[in-house]
Parts: sequence; structure tokens; C-alpha cells
Amino acid sequence: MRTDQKVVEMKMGVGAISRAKKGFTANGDAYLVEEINQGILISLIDGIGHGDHAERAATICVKTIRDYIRSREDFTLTGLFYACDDALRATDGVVMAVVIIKIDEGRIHFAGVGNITTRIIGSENSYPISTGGIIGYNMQRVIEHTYPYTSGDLILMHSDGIRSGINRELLLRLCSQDEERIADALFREYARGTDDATIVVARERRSE
Ligand SMILES: [Mn+2]
Repeated sequence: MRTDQKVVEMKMGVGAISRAKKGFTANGDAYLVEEINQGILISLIDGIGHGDHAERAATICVKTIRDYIRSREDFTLTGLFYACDDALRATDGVVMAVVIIKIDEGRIHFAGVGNITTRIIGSENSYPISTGGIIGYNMQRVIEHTYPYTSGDLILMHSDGIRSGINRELLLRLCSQDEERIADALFREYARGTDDATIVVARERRSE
């Protein structure tokens, strides 16, 4: 049963680029955008290191999230992180941030462990902060934060293969373009090439 993606496409415009470190085919970064009961879930994952080991850890993490959200009507973000932490004990670890956009409630729920950047750009700009550590290795506290959400807000997430400090003016200028073009422009400008790099841009589609 894979109708989720269609529902997501109807509701959200998503622009995403993920590319392995220069010279590698295995990509230790991964992302996931899924329709769930509570709203739209976006997750960005960076497997520690690079190459096959990192890709394997990221793949297991994605599968764990899918299994977890499909087997539960309701779940907490904290619970989701603990499930991933358990699943990654025997492999290398990952860092991850997860956003759940609750469109009807006008809220975004966020939790992150390790170095993934998340920004909510719109009527109110938020810069959710992750806690430290590595999932599957030394994850400690997972803290869930809630932010206001308004239709049209842009969710931007990226791994550390994208240089931090994306220029605010550039971002605001790009906001009038579609999500694929925004992701593309930011990737071209900010991807390092020295690490796996992933950027995800998501925005609710305007209802006609
Ligand atoms: Mn990285």
C-alpha cells in the first residue's frame, strides 16, 4: 500500500536533492516525506561518516521510521527516535531531524539529534535546535518542540554537506519560485562536495 506519496504530492510541493560525497556512489544521507495520520512527516538523516556503512545505517533508519509510523495510529516524536536508536545499535549511528506539519492545528512538531539544520521560513521564522549526540550510539535526551505553522510557510532541512548560514536575502528571493527550483539553487550554491549532501524544501500547495 503506497498511496501515501500521492497524497503528499497533492498537499505539499517538495524539492529534494541528495548526493553522495565526491567519488562515492553510496550515499549516507537520506530523507523521507510521508503522509501520516497526524499530518506530513519530513525526516532528514545523515549516517555517520560516508560510504557503504553510512548508507546502510541511513537505510535502516528510514525503514525503521516507515515501520514505526505505519504500525501506530498515534505516536510521539520521542518514541520514534528511541525506535531508531534501538534499530541502529549494531550498525554505525546517524544524526536526524524530524518535522511533523499538523496543517489543521497550525503547528509544527520538531525533534532533532545531532547536526541537521532545520528552518521554518514564513510569517514567523523559526530555527529549531537539535540536542547533541548520535542515534544508535550515544543519544541522550530527545526534546520535542512546537512551532506555529501557517499555510505557505517553507520548511527547509539540510545535512552538514550543505554549508550553514544560507543567506537570508537569497532565501527570501527564492521563495517566489517553486520548491524544486529553491532546492536546486541552494544546493548549487551551498553543497560542499566533501561530504554527502542533502537538502529538502517543502511547502503546502495552494488550494485552488
Ligand atoms: Mn554529513
